Amino acid sequence: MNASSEQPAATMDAVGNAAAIRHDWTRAEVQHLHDLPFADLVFRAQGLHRANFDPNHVETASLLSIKTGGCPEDCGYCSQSAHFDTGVKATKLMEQESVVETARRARDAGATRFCMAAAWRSPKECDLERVCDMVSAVKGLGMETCATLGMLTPQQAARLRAAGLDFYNHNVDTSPEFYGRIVTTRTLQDRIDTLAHAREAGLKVCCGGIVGMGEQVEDRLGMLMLLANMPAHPESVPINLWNEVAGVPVNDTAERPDPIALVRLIAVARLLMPRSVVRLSAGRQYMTDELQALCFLAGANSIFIGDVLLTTKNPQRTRDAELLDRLGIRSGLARAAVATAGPAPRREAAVDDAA
Ligand code: SAM
Ligand code: DTB
Ligand code: SF4
Repeated sequence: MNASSEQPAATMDAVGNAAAIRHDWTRAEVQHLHDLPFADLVFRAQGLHRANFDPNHVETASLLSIKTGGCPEDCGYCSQSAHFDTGVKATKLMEQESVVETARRARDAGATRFCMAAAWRSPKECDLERVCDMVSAVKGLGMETCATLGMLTPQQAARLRAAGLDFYNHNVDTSPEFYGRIVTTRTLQDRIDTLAHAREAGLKVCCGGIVGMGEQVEDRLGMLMLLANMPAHPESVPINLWNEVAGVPVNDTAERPDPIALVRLIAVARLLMPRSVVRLSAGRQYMTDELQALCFLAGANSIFIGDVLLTTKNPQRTRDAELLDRLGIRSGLARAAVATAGPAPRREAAVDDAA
């Protein structure tokens, strides 16, 4: 029943039902969960959430694009691909000093994890060396470290781990069936290989995808099944709502999911991967406070904070702080608000969307 070599683990939900950590979900089972009456679905997800996490805590991560634009990949949603005219200027790899200074400010503004992202197909050796130094320095600030640099060899993954990297982010993006409509320059198997290299090097995995690109509900569930049936569940599962970018092909197909459908998706992610941290990632600026509250109730327990993600906007820090406060949710944001009275640092998005 368990595809991995690990022993099947069980966890109890709020009403004492044992829920195994499974890697053999079938389409019919996943569809059945998704189609439960809304109250039943959210009750089950919240029960399992409480069995595994503090329901009144949300993790706060911060992102920095350490090398922007000019990417040789053709991901049809991305502002940074050199294949599309999006107005994003290509930059060189940032200097370590600026990266560390940005991480320090993010930490002081309430982020506990710092994710360094580069628009590469895969890192060159000389660049990897520099990123390893950045990772060690950010780790030295007392933050959890994450990087997303494209495809990695086993050796590159091991070097990053040795430098102090905690998490590697590499998304499957969508279902196996829809994948080919979005990306042609690297295969889903390429991504799965990189995830395996990260795991083998002892890195924790951050892996999720995007909704709202024109995929069907079945594709969204197929994506969650793909993640849940991996040999080990990703420790972090980012669920991104496509952040609008002018000039990319996804513009022609994009359709934002109905809010209730999004809550259902989060609940299914929680049920399939009970111990994974589920992050409401890009696209929160399109969500009302009430929708975000429902997503937290359904099992989401991480967000990106800061005015900018990589090239697009994120909700403002004050809005996030107020929302979490209204919900009685503890986070690094609340701690930072107590520690500092000054304004949070501001950065500008390279892409101005229609929000
Ligand atoms: N270049 C690296 C890679 O693709 O592995 C790392 C950076 S890439 C921006 C990380 C992930 O962000 C993508 O795999 C995708 O899931 C997500 N992403 C990129 N652009 C997005 C957008 N406009 N809206 C929502 N998510 C997006
Ligand atoms: C992830 O799943 N979402 C983040 C992180 N991993 C690297 C990236 C979101 C990018 C949103 C588009 C942009 O700002 O360019
Ligand atoms: Fe490049 Fe990553 Fe954007 Fe794809 S998602 S085009 S790999 S930066």
